Amino acid sequence: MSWLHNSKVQFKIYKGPAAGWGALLSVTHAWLTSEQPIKNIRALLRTNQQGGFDCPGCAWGDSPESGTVKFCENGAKAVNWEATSRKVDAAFFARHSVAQLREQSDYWLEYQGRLTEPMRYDAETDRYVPIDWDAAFALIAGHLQHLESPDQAEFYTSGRASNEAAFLYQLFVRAYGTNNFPDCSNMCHEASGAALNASLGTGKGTVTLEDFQHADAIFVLGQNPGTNHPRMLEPLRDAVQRGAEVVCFNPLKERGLERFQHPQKMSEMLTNRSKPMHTEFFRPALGGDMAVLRGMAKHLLAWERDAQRRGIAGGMDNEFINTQTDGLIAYLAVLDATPWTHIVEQSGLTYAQIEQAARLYSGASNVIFCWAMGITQHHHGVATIQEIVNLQLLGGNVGRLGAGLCPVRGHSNVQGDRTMGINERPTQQFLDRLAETFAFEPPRDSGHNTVEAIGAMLTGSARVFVALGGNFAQATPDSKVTHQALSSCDLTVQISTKLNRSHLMVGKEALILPCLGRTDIDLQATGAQCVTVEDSFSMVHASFGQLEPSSDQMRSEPWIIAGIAEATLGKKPVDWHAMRDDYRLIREAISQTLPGFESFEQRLADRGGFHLPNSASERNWQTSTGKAQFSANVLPVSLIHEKVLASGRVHDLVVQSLRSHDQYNTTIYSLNDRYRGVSGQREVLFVNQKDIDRLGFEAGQKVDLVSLWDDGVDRRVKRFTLLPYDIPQGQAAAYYPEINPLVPLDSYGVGSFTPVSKFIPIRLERSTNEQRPQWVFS
Ligand SMILES: Nc1nc2c(c(=O)[nH]1)N[C@H]1C(S)=C(S)[C@@H](COP(=O)(O)OP(=O)(O)OC[C@H]3O[C@@H](n4cnc5c(=O)[nH]c(N)nc54)[C@H](O)[C@@H]3O)O[C@H]1N2
Ligand SMILES: Nc1nc2c(c(=O)[nH]1)N[C@H]1C(S)=C(S)[C@@H](COP(=O)(O)OP(=O)(O)OC[C@H]3O[C@@H](n4cnc5c(=O)[nH]c(N)nc54)[C@H](O)[C@@H]3O)O[C@H]1N2
Ligand SMILES: [Mo]
Repeated sequence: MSWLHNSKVQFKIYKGPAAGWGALLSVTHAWLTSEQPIKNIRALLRTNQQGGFDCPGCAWGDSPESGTVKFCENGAKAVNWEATSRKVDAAFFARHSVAQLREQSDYWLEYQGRLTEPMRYDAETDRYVPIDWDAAFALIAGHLQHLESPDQAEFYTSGRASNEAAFLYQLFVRAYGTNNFPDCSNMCHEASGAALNASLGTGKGTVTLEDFQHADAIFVLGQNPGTNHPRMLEPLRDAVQRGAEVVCFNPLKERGLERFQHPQKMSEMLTNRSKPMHTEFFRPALGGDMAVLRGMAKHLLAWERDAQRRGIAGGMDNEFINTQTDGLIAYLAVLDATPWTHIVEQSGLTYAQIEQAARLYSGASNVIFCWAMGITQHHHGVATIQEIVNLQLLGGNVGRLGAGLCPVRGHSNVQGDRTMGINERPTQQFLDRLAETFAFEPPRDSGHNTVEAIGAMLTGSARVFVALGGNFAQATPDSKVTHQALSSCDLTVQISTKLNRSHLMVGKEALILPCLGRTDIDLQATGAQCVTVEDSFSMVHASFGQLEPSSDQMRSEPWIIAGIAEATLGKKPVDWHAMRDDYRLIREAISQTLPGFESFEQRLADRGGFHLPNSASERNWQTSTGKAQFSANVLPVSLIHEKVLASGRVHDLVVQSLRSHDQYNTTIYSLNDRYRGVSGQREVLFVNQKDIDRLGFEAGQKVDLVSLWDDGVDRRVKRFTLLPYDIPQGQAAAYYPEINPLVPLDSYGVGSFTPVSKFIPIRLERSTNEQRPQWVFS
């Protein structure tokens, strides 16, 4: 079967490479549908350039050389999506009640255009009505001032907020009195931060872009860069070209990890040739990576022991281990204690495949490990990342050129936001610096992360919810429960660029505060402002908006935060309006507070920005022992959670949620997913034909997905189309956020609180009112 279709869904195997002509066509389409193509082409040429703006897409970094085009297909989509001429204004809200808007899809909601004026929810008419900025700030201040405790308010952040906005926001929230900072990072790379902090004393990756040019082996785990970090394809392809190993671990043969056609290499484009993206591809079980890594380490250990017996050098870096690390003995003990049968069974790979992976590792002098959501969004995500670190420590692969750890971040400034203090569990050191610089006593207790914030809103212990960007209602798990949590608040405030479902899950009162995005010119009292961001490689650089905002009622994020702060706290602890008028004052405050930001303003002029020091990459270990730490975690006995077992039902499949090629998180650009060959629909379940047969269904049939948990709640999404796909048996995949209702709120990672979005045991049920599937196969 090469393709199948009915009136709604089409499926056709995609044979082209990643990027190349397919990407070019797609960019052109995005330009044309933005309704201001000429303006946007000009804007795109300023993407990631000196004096231009930072791409609002992913957090991959760029080399500082100028002149080359530095945006990718999905960056172009992100820019065009933000820079649309369509508007969601007062007239739009007068036409649609909130109840009516709730009936619309996420795709439709965001497609309506940019939010252009501040709006207040009027419960009587169930409509949003205009409000002026001062009245909006007074409403928020009134609510905040009347709470019994500042801990009754939740302050969410999504990862597009600039450093300036994030710093001002956390300063305001802490001066107000709480550390309740749920953020998108809680659902994203939290496990990376937790694991790396405990093991290496830094929460960030240890490599820079330059390291990719010197690596002999690059391991890419649980990541789909062809879609989510397209600018990463070039360094991977270059590595393959120069003979380095690129070793991928992914249950799905993602197109971007297979072949790549360089859109800026004329010879490749004209001859329609493409280059391979990997030298080895392993397809582990969902959640099986920790077992694979443990098996690799077990091989290294066996080879090392053998070498020592024979008096020759083995594959481990003993000098590094002896001088730089701690905890080896305990780790070797768990390696020895983990039986091969357990490893092989859990990994989904064979003993020989794991041995092959270990050989690739030990055969390389310099190794980089990259990973993303396929690793972090698991129950044992932290332990899996610590196993990556363990392996890298055995090989001495941290803190030298061409080697290291690279958690590939998501949102374009999610790493910067954490640096600025968006953290519900800030270090005491950071709080001390704040106290010293701004002469106030910040709250010292831990605040709420995303899962805890939802819990607090549900029980009524949190009453006010403020979001600096993002789409809390859709990005979070257990959608019904989250929607209920938001709706039970006294006040919900969304600072946003585009309409989404979070605006429709209103509290008793609700506000929409329309803000400028990265592409917009940000004009303040002292002139046009720039903001700064930090990429995955800890490079900080400036971003200048280029496009005229679509209304004079939109405001910058710092302007809005300063307005809320001034209305709530007056001029304490800083002159908010002065900072709003001149972002250099915010950067001055940052440079006084945060190590690494000395002479912030001056260093912004450097081409490509500046690099924040990373202690681990200098082999300075800020851990409790002062050494890099081996972690002796036990391999989970079973990946099926005890609460799933306690449901008394046996699962049919384990499903992971992932992104299509035409979405940015909850923002859906179209209903197509080019590389996976799907068009026209997102409610599909990718599943192996053998499983479809085993479970007694037919390809193309509509099914309900029901998740298993011990609390008796019916978590179900309806009428998903079964799509036969090249996926290991027993596994399935579906799109985020469509299947978020299936993730129970208390299914989260140990030590990370990250919702387990990549391992959801489900049963399939025949959808009711079902007609016979009308599929054509050929
Ligand atoms: N265009 C675009 N760019 C984006 C985003 C976007 O939505 N669109 N989102 C941004 C954000 S916030 C983030 S965090 C990143 C996300 O970037 P990714 O992590 O690449 O995103 P996902 O689509 O969640 O893909 C997860 C990948 O991991 C694989 N996987 C799932 N489970 C496992 C497992 O157990 N083991 C292994 N080895 N693999 C597994 C899946 O098959 C899939 O290929 O991208 C960022 N960039
Ligand atoms: N099941 C499942 N759930 C997941 C994931 C998964 O893989 N599976 N991934 C998780 C991950 S990795 C992440 S990062 C989260 C994402 O969670 P969020 O960051 O909360 O979600 P986004 O979809 O990125 O938010 C989109 C909205 O942000 C607003 N916006 C866009 N640009 C700007 C801006 O410049 N300023 C402001 N103020 N607003 C702006 C727009 O209104 C837009 O509608 O979702 C998580 N949820
Ligand atoms: Mo993310």
